Amino acid sequence: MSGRRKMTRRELLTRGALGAVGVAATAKAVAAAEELARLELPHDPINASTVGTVTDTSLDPMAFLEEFDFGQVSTLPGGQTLRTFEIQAVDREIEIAPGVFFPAWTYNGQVPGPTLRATEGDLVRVRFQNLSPHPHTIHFHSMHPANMDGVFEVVQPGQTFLYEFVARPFGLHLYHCHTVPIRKHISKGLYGTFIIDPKDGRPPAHEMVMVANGFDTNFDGDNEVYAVNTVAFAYQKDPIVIRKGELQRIYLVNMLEFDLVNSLHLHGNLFHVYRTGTSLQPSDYTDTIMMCQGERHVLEFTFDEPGLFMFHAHQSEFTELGWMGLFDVVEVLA
Ligand SMILES: [Cu+2]
Repeated sequence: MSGRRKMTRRELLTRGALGAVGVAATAKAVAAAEELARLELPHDPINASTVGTVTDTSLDPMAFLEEFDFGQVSTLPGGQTLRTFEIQAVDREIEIAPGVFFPAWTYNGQVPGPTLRATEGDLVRVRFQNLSPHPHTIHFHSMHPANMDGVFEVVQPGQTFLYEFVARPFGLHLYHCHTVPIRKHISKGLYGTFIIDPKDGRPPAHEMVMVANGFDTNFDGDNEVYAVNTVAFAYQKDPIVIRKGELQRIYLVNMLEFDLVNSLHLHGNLFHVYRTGTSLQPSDYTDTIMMCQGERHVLEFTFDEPGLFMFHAHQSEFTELGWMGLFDVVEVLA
């Protein structure tokens, strides 16, 4: 680079408008414009990321993506399947970006909590122990009796509560603490996914769970870090390898606090949307889906081209603060 001052975009435009500048000057201006374009291109989004790696291996986004807790399974005398889940509320520091630790309130020491999975018609029992110093509950979305709703029966530190209900209807549901102030209990990390499978299941697919979340690291009532499955840029640094031609299914849940709207946008493809997962017929075919807190969708798609494809929030601010990942579409899985 010479020491010459770079032209601003405005100066270039002005010169371009002056026809008297002549061909040579125009050529110069074009060259300068090209240089400017090169220099002023936004950073390659791949490089919009964190530096270093998360050292706390107890939160593994890649493992979490495909981890389902089917509970302890037994059959009741009438033939009904009983699934018993154990959930403990514990306070724990979690690493949400390299070197960034967040004092979380967790279900079973992880954020999001375990992905609970049952089949429609199962009897679900959740033994909830509050081992934290704060009162908490588990409020499940889906259908259940009023006293199993996890709102009025606050579970005090040291107490245990048994939630019991029949899993219905099939769909993509969620659970979260419903103790006031709720936005604090949710933003601290007390939420998870609750899948109720249809009795006859869904078509075979590679299944993934993505819980969109964020973290208020300076406690000002706004998020500084955004993600799916907690760790900022986790799937950008370590792309999710999927197979070309294989049906992909994302159970996408939005648990983001403070921000009113979140979204997912998929590059190079479109997906079928099963809103709340409560129908086996898709209601939409698109590449961007918007969600407020608590909304969730089952997304299905198949890539017919190999390569790296991005997925991210289409709120660019969230994307650049961590809510971004990549699918590495390959011909054959290694
Ligand atoms: Cu709580």
